[in-house]
Amino acid sequence: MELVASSARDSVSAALGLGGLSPQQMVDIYRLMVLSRRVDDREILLKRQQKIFFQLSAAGHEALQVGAALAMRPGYDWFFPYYRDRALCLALGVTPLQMLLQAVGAASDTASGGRQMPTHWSSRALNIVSTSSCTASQVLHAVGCAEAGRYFSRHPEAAAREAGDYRAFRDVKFHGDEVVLTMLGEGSTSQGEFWEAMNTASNQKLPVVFCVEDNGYAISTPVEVNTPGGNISRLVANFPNFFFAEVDGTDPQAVLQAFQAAVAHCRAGRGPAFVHGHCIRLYSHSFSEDDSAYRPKAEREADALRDPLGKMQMRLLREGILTEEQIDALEQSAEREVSDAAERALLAPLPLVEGIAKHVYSEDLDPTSSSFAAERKEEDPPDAKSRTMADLINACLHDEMRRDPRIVVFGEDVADASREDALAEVKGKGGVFKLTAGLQTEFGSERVFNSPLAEANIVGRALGYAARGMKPVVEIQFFDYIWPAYHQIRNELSVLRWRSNGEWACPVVIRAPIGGYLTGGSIYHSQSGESLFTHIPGLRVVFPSNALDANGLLRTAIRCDDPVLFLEHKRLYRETHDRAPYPGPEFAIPFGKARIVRAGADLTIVTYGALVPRSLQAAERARREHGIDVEILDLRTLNPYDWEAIATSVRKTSRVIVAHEDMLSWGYGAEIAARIADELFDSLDAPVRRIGAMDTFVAYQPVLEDAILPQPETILKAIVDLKTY
Ligand SMILES: Cc1ncc(C[n+]2csc(CCOP(=O)(O)OP(=O)(O)O)c2C)c(N)n1
Ligand SMILES: [Mg+2]
Repeated sequence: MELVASSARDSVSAALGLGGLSPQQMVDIYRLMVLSRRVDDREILLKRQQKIFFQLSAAGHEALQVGAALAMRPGYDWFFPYYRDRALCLALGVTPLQMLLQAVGAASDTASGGRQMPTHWSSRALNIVSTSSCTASQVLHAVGCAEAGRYFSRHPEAAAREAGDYRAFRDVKFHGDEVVLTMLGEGSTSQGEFWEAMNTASNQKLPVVFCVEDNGYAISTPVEVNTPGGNISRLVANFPNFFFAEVDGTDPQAVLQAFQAAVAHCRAGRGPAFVHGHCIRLYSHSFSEDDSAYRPKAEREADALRDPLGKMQMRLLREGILTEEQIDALEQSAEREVSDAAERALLAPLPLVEGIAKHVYSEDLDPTSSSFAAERKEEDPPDAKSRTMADLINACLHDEMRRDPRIVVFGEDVADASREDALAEVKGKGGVFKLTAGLQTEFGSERVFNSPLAEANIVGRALGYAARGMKPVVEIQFFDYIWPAYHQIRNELSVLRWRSNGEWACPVVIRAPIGGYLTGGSIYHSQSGESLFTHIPGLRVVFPSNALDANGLLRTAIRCDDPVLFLEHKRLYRETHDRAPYPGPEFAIPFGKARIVRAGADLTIVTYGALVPRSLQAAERARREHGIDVEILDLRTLNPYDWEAIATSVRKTSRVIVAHEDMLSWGYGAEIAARIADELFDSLDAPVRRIGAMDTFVAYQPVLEDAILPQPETILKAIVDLKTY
């Protein structure tokens, strides 16, 4: 298959320069289109026989996809396709056998090992980055991927493999003129992520080809509902720096010509390209639905007349390139290839149940390991001055950026000044909380820069960067505004490694200021919500309570090989009680190791974040006023969390409170309390208590805020109640 594809590609490129396709090239293209249709039809048969479990076809899109693929260089250029791109992937070099192995969910499915539906592509060798089912999330990854390619071409030294952190496992490939292709349906252009990607590709003149496969429907929704005026080309026409083409997507020659011009524009560094191909959806959206429920018969029949296979076949006959017998022979040979592949796929061993948890996290680098327990080195200059959490986070970012040229920092307002000239005169912004202050000044605007005001843009691009081997350390300005990025975090960032069976990874760090107790922070600057992230497999969640921990945990977050959500409590940024001297550039704390903040014999409080100092206040009063000796455990990381430390403490004290700032119901404490009740029942002398905020939002008026969020008095009362239970 690869031979056919590459020979078609090379010969086609040569011939188009001469003004047309040679007969052999047309035959090669036709064969790829037929092969794609045959795999679709075989899968439909297998689905009817209940031997596979899902089916999505490229029928009607083949000419557009083959034309696109033949203008690209697989394994050199980069690809972010969508679920309908069978013919594209065949033409790039994915084999029918690989496709059918995924359809049956075989262990040897090279794209996902039986984890993803069919047509969810992935191939490291071909630079096809694993795709999800989410419409349009992939286009932001394509943008980040192009940015990373440009970065490595300008800083080749950053590509070096380094031992001691994630770089040992993240190989880098780049050429300097590679192009990134991303494909999506016309319905998917309604997603904000599409516009966010167009924004950055345009602004930064990135070598990304966006191809919209416009089949006129998004499941049952016709194009004019998704696209005002019914034509996406008209809507995007004013984006600067783009090459635009709108083509008949059922004509492979027209498509190829448009793509060659688009790719040339990108390769030359002139900017991105947008190719809008009008095609047809010949079958229903998927095998699981029936389009006769919403499309009139006449319309479906008219579409069938535009079947790109039929048109190409007519052309081959009309121009005397193939006889009917030769077409029959070609189709039979494609059919045989697909039948053989199906037979083999049906016999392929299934994945082992024992392997389910593999690749949820990095198999290579364990952030809980003692290799991350690096103390302050002797030769570091002693620095007695106590620094705030904000200072020590900023110091860690400076240290790590000096050490690792693959780190880039971006987010809203994180730069000192986007207009660099201003820095001659002004101090610079460096983040709304100043946590990134001075980074742009020291490391330059290529490594530290402002994003557009769009959270999905930040996380989606970061994924693309990281898939290429870089280490984005991005900032979400306020946790309260992380929600536009939640889709990217939940459905993309955290699952990329698992869904590709370890083939791809994106160890991004997301820093996010969180929490209340601000006196006036109100609903949109006081939120907690960490349990919504600890509930995501594949994502590490860190929540330090003091300056030293923040420094050491951020270093581990940056050096490790997993995506990390690093939660920074705003109220703790500049407190006096949690300060520490600068611990040097190698100080690190492993994940999953709780800290005993205060040892005690009578009762344990398991807590983290802003409830650490509040629990401490309550514990001191409990000792003074009631003679109760409380032990406090600061979890420091919420996923993973230190179960051993919890169990040891509860076995000692037999009484436990789980305390957090977030709302009580469905909060992080529910899981910890349930596990204690389950596994430590015999050690308990009293029920497990939980403390959390009221089940409401945080109000602006301080009287209300104080009543909503847990206070030291709340904790003290629970301590006394539980001790006397
Ligand atoms: C974010 C998201 N929302 C909804 C869906 C369900 N869904 C799957 S495909 C689809 C329609 C996509 O239409 P279009 O972009 O035109 O692509 P086509 O299927 O027509 O090729 C929808 C709504 C999804 N997969 N992802
Ligand atoms: Mg569509």
